[in-house]
Amino acid sequence: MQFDDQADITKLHYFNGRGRAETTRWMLAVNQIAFENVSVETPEALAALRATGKLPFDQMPLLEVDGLNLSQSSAMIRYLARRGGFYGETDDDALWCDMIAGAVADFAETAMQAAFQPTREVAIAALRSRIEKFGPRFEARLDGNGSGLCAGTRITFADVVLVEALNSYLEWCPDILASLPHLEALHDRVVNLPGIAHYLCSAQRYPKAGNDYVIDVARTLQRALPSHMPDPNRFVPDR
Ligand SMILES: N[C@@H](CCC(=O)N[C@@H](CS)C(=O)NCC(=O)O)C(=O)O
Repeated sequence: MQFDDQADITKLHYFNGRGRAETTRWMLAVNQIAFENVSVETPEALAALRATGKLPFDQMPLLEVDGLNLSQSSAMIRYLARRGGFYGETDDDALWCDMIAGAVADFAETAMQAAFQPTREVAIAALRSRIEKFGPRFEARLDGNGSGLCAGTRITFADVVLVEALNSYLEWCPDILASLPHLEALHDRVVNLPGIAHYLCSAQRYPKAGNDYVIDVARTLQRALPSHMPDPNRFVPDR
């Protein structure tokens, strides 16, 4: 797989894991933009990044692309959608993309929080409850649109972020798409797009988050760990 030649490598600064940077990685992948994960794993590294002035809200992820410093994952995925022609062909398509991406953000949050839950059973119960709520709605939209896609007749960023979320759900609950055939077909279609398929088996794809990731985040942000973990305040600075 050949990616575009780029004089300046695109850089995505984030913790050593998927988290809120993952939708951007999928959008870089679908655009076939080569990028580097810049792992921010210590409070000192985060302080140094903040000191550059590139984080307008002091938050990660930060995407350096096309000479720009992008903050907010929702802005990153839309920038990359416009750049690659993944925002639909009409205003109506774009509206559907935004509505679905908004619902996906709510849906995906449960998968993002799964590693922070006290037990695997608690995490899975939360994921199953969310798929029960959102799954049939996403399914109905794909069916009603006629093309099996979120909007119009071409792949959009809504399809990409929806499948990114589903992919995380499937890692916890492999059976969830059994009664959702349009979602299953969309999932298969998106993970087999050339840029995405390449990304998913590349070294840049982080594994499913586990305790190591939860600890990395708390250490880097100097925050408390989830209360079920040993010594939850171990990274909270003395005041
Ligand atoms: N809506 C933002 C959320 C960013 C966010 O909460 N980032 C966290 C890490 S996942 C952070 O940098 N927290 C430190 C802070 O808020 O100061 C996005 O999606 O980019």
